[in-house]
Amino acid sequence: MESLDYVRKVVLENDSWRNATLNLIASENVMFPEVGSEFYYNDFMHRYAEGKPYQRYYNGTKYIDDLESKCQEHFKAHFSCHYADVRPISGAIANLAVFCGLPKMNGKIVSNSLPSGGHITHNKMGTVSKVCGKEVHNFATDSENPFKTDVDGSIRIIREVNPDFIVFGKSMFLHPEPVKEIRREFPEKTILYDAAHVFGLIYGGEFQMPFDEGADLITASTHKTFPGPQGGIVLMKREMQFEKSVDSMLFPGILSNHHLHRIPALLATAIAYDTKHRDYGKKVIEAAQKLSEMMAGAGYKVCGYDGKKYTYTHQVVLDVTEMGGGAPVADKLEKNNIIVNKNSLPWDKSVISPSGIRIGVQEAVLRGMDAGQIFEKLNSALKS
Ligand code: DSN
Repeated sequence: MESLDYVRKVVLENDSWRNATLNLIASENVMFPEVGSEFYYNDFMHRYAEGKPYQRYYNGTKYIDDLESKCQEHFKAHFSCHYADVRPISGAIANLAVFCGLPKMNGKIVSNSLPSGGHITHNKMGTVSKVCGKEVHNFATDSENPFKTDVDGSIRIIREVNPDFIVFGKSMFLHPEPVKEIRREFPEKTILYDAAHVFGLIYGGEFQMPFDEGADLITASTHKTFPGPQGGIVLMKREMQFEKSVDSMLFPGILSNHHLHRIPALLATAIAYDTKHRDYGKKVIEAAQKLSEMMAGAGYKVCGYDGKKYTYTHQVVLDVTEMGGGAPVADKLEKNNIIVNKNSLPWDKSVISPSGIRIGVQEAVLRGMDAGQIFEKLNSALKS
């Protein structure tokens, strides 16, 4: 039987190890220092508040009612949109509610494929198909730069498939999505933009603005480039006929407890971003772009170059085939206290032996590092 001391020791060891490592996982972050423990570890973590603020199925919710409603209003005002729900406990849960809540017509959707960087929830083996029963079709990719979407090819696919809705957004995310171009061609289609990876860049006004370009809904996680507590969010641009079905899919459809202690930390992160950290998104993108150039200059195979840049986000993707492949390179980096993930590249035949690694600079930047410092550490570990 394990003791409390054992649990304590593991937690402390992990804390001290992860604090000493350079974390370059693109889907993670730590919270702004002034938000962390003060706004996250609180009594709300022991409570329930089913339902909407001021219309709960529990008593004892007067403080969370106020906070949650202000948090929703904050995001609505920030994105000039009609609807914000901060109850999803992850981006995947936000996607599930939207995928199952949107109108059902012919039961098909179009999204990014896994090899081109699409997320698992948008694909055949994930929620959109397994739980919501949609037949998944994928956008066409650019033949010269398969990290990018081929707009004309995708227009043809959308015309042929006539999907219930279109899903933008990726996990391996280097370039803006062609939201404008697809909206121009399909004025009536419902467009969902999954901003999980780039939510902090969009929040900071440094990446494409999906609502301005024609998206109807945004889903996101609140803990990647947006350095908040782990959780999700759903935003809708304007009043829509499917609002009620998405809303009731969230609760009572999926959620009971929505992990209340996230909410003050989420609002505090947004306030800290708006006040002390306005340039965070800009710094993140600049660091990723500089790092990609330094890596290419040092002879590494950096993916995604479009004639101008390798990346427009927080991510840098390397093809490490000649160094043994993604898994051994990621393991070697971990031995050198640098954490990245192995990643399939669009041309890989199997996900079992991916030939790439995916790097995200958002946490390193938040902790005060610049591109040069990240490059020095990565380069020396890769050369070791
Ligand atoms: N699939 C995870 C990633 O991009 O790392 C996030 O859900």
